[in-house]
Amino acid sequence: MGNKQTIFTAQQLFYRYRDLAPQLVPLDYTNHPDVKLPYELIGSMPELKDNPFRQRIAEVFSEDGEGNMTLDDFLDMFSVLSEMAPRDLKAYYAFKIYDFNNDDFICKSDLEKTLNKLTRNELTEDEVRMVCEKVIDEADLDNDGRLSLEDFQHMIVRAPDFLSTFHIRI
Ligand SMILES: [Ca+2]
Ligand SMILES: [Ca+2]
Repeated sequence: MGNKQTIFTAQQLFYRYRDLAPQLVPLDYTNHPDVKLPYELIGSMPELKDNPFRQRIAEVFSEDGEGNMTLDDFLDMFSVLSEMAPRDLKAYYAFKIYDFNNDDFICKSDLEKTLNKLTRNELTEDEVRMVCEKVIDEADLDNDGRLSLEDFQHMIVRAPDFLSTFHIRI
């Protein structure tokens, strides 16, 4: 861990992107070529391949919602995942990533999926259910049984582990 920080420049990131598929990505972007790299290439990058949320991360940052990324999508993803990104920005995207069914709320089933991934399926079903109930119980400020972005922002102040998978280190 340590405190090594990674600051990517746009140029470094461009070459990271291009190196994934040099045959698809032109060197010259002045005419805004319509290029997307397929999710299979993005999800197998060393920075993502061990992340249990890699598919959701790619989906959320990709314009097509399916994980296929343009250069802009790729730059956005790295700047949010970088350790330099402000916590509120990370929280905003973490919320979107955990909202598996894209309805702008984290409901119980979203949270169960999230916990299973965060703990890499090490909890039993009962344990997951208990933790979910406890999290919703404590974080659901308006008592509608699900977490809005605002509920979630309050929650992560007390449970920063929910942001821990959204840092990229090299
Ligand atoms: Ca949801
Ligand atoms: Ca709520």
